[in-house]
Amino acid sequence: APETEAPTEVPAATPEHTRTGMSKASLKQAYIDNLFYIQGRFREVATPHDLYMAAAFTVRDRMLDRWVKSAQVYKTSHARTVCYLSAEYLLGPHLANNLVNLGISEVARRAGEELDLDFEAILEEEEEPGLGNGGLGRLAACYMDSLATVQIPAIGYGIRYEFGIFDQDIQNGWQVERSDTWLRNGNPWEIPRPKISFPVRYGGHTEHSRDQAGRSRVRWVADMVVSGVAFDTPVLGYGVGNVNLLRLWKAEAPESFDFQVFNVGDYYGAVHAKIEAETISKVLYPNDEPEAGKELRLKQQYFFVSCSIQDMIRLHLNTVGPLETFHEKFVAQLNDTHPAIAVAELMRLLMDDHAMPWDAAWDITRNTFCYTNHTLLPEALETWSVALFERLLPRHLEIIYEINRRFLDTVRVRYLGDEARVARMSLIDETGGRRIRMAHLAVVGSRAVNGVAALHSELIKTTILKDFYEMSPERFHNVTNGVTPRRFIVVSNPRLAELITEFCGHDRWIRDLDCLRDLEEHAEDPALQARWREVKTAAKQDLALWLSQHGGVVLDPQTMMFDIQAKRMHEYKRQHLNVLHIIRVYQRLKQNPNLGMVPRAFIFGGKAAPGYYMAKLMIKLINSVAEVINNDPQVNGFIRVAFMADFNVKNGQRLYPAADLSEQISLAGKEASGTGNMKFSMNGALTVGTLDGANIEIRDEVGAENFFLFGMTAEEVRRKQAEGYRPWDYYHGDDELRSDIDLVTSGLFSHGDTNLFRPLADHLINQDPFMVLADYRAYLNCQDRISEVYDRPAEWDRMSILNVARMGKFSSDRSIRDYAERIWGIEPKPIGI
Ligand code: GPU
Repeated sequence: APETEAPTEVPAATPEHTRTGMSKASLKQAYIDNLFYIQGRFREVATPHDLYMAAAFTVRDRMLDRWVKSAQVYKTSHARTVCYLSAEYLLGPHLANNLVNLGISEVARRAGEELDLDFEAILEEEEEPGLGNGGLGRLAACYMDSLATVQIPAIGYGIRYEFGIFDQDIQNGWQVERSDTWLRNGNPWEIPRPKISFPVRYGGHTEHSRDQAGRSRVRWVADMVVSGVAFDTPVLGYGVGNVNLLRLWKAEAPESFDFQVFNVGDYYGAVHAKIEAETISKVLYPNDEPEAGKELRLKQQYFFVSCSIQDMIRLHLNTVGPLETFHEKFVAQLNDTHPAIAVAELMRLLMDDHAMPWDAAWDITRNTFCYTNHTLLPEALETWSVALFERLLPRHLEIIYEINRRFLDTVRVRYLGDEARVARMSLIDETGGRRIRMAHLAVVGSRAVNGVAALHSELIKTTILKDFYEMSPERFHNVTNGVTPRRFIVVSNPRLAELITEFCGHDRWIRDLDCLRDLEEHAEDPALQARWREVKTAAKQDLALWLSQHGGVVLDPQTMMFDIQAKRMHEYKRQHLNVLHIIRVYQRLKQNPNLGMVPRAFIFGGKAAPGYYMAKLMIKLINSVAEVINNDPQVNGFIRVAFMADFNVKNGQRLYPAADLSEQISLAGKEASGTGNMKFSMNGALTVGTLDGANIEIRDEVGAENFFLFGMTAEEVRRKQAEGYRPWDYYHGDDELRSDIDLVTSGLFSHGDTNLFRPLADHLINQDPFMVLADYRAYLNCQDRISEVYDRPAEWDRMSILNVARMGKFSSDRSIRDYAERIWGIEPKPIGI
């Protein structure tokens, strides 16, 4: 562990040590040293990558002494620790963020200038670790930042995928995936820990026997074993001495890999087994909601969970002692059901390896885990076939059966004769092929269950987890998501950060986002409004320049409203509703070229799961509409459409500051929370949105008059679905809607091909599972209102300022404090600088 292997003494700091000194002089000296001694280069021959690496090591050095100190304090004080178990961490670039959290952005910039370095180019050089798909993975990354900042001892456990989320190219309007080789040039932020490694087994069978005392014992004889090796990344809090640990596991063939035992004389077979082992942490599955359900994915989940639980047990035995108090030392948060197998794994380790009886093991397990649900989409709820489990994890299947048997007994006693309820609550879905319901395993094995926004947490109780809520309502909670203002304001929008600091008169808001309220009194101040507008326009200029250099679309930041929808491509997020609005505006302009409208740039970004046909077709549609509009001189002074390829954290940081309008238009009841909505709003965008997920709470905070609301409520959606929704009636009942959809299939956007977009249009007219047509008219009306308000700059600016001023609630620091106080029962362990 870092706490035992790291040096215990940091050399005295006078004169300033090259590896810890924060002055400009020592940063310069350190940089030159690192370039020389780590990269083996002098300035004249250094590549841009060498220059980046030297900067990264200079910053990392300055984190390490805080890291070691944190580990020492956490260890000696036996601090209660949260372990965040997540299959995804969508971290984004480290360098700029770590500079901010260390508090040396400015001095580093000046040091760079004196060394004649191009600071921005060095930041650009970093390859971001894209170890996640979207919101769920990014949330884990924001939470790691906030855990350190609010000084909660924490370990983030996950997988060190060799290939993260694919890079997206757009070719001929279509998404093309390229593999993400982020480790190609090395990763300066991680420290390999080859000695922290655990065996993870798969397959085989179990043998049941009795020990001398007559207790039943189980031996799992596996037929495959891999090794999980730890790679540690320090996560520094903002302006504090606390540095937490992100520990990601890489799969390798075991060192003692025994050719004799596993493959008698079969050399090629043995090499193949090695390759198979390394495959486990090779690549992130690029699907979010729903899962792919592939065998390798289950192997990945068990792989990182097993390593993590073994590591926690090792740490506990090393520091505290007997495993009876495991749940007092650790709380483990399950980030959705991807790590839910942890419930069975902890039971297995306590019983089979540590000889604990069932009841004692269950008591510890139930008091260790907490589960966060992130979706209501029924098709996204994870299940695994019993047959696959039996083949891969035979011992865990036995344990799950026993958990289920005992659990269903309590259900039967509680609800006499209600066998339908028993079947609904079972961990095994017996309808069709038998499948294990991971959400049920997570709920039964956890002390607390939470949703990620108020509406979502309520809907959980009446839909997917209704029976569980009825049985134990006290275990259900809400923790509304949040995002880190360090990355999403300070790092990505430094001009806005500076302006906020000036008008608040302090920079306390960076650690206490409620302080943004100090801006409220200036919302109508023409001085602030003028500066506010300058900052927004400058960000729009940056984005416009970048887009013109990457993809070639030219947008006018001075005259155009920047209307942005950036998120994964999904039918439930309704990018096609946005497209229908664009087509409507286009048709209006064609009918009346003198229409005095507010010019708009419609900007999109987002990846589609490679196997999600309809999402890929939406990307093609956006790009096809863009091609026609951007090349039509009759309209392209008023509207333009841009699709930013490869939306990831880095590119997101270019978008959020530049948005005037944030599109949050999912069908009510489908988006668990959303977090992009918070990032946009924090950067002064106004939201056009439905009453879905955290939109509701954003609107409550900023005030209904500062939010553009449209569309059905979740309750109205439910009723309409129950009555029998007929999209066909809307299509025929609204001439403009019909003409917009018909234009999609007319061939105008597809060089005469009337079939290309037919599947999309037909699906809308006939099924429309996400009720695009039902919300179309309300959306258009709302968009018209938005244009009117945008035409009154003082009013718009006031609304924008108030949005930022009232975003305090959506700091992930608040979310983490909620978890710590209401769910985990963990106190901060402050470490000074
Ligand atoms: N989310 Br489940 C993902 O990004 N991927 C998933 O597999 C699942 C959920 C998202 C939700 O869609 C989004 O509404 C939420 O804000 C985010 O998780 C974090 O909670």
